[in-house]
Amino acid sequence: MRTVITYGTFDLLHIGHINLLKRARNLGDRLIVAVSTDEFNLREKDKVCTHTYEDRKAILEALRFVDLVIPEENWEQKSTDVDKHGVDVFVIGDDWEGRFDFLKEKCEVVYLPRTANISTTEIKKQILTGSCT
Ligand code: C2G
Repeated sequence: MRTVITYGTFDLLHIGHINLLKRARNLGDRLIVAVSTDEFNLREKDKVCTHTYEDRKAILEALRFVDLVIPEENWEQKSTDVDKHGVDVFVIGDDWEGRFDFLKEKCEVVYLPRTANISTTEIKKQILTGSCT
């Protein structure tokens, strides 16, 4: 059983997230998604989500290629998560290129190209300005 893990906020789930999750899942047999809690987002990423943690978790759990959703509560938990869940591959978008290379002593580390021209921030802007058709 080859286990893959990825981390993120996944607010207003969009095709960029789906592309990442699908490619991550295809690197193994099981995909764990660590979703940033509301507190972690506010404290560490200065992000206020549209959807609560509970809703973002439920939405991801509804995806057939997501096997387990756990909370991301701090930056330091990744090493422990890798050991606790027997992770073989850590995956994240290449906007984080190099940031998690310290995990290479425990598992494979894969940075995947982001999907262009889409982001939660951009979606929010389009809604606020009424520019989405
Ligand atoms: N992503 C992507 N393409 C996009 C937007 C996002 O591939 N157009 C990827 C990101 O690179 C990330 C995942 O989707 O791997 C989730 O993105 P966010 O919800 O923005 O997560 P982020 O704020 O980057 O949090 O500890 C790591 C952090 O929790 C990552």
